[in-house]
Amino acid sequence: MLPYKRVPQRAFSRRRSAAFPSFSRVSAAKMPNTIYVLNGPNLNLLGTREPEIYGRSTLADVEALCLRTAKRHRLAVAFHQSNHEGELIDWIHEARRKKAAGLVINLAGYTHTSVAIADALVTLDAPVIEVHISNIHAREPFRSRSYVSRVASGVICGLGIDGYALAIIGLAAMIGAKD
Ligand code: DHK
Repeated sequence: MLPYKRVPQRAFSRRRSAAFPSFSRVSAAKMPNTIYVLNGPNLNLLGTREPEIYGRSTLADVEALCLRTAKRHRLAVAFHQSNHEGELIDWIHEARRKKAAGLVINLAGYTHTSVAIADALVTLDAPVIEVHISNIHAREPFRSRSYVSRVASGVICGLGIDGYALAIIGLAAMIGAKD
């Protein structure tokens, strides 16, 4: 088992605790064996959108892959996709409230722009793995900047949709899930 080490949160967490002192009083149902898999804008078009970059697999294929992989580690999956920043933030808050075991996130275009989603990710006590289907570092320069990477425990890119399965395997190892 890999030791799970939370990445240092630097200024993010200091600001967070000052701004939201009452967050720890929120009571929530436990969901310790569930991994959230969140997908950002345009990923609903997987399979038909720029297949030369993102491949021919659909989002339903990604979901099936995640469910199969998680099941092998006796983990459940909450799988979501949205084209809206606020909805993605709400699911991150839900993952926090329900004490999710971990979170896999492909924020798509919001990777490169969203401070608000990065702020939400910092509120999680569980490990976060960032996934990209394409190799964002071999594309346009603006794709190399990720607001997610600095708050993620790990980053996988350029391995197609297999990156999601690898992220779940990595999370399972971090949290000591059975296989
Ligand atoms: C998906 C997107 O939609 C892009 O905006 C990102 C990412 C890359 C991917 O490779 O999965 O830049």
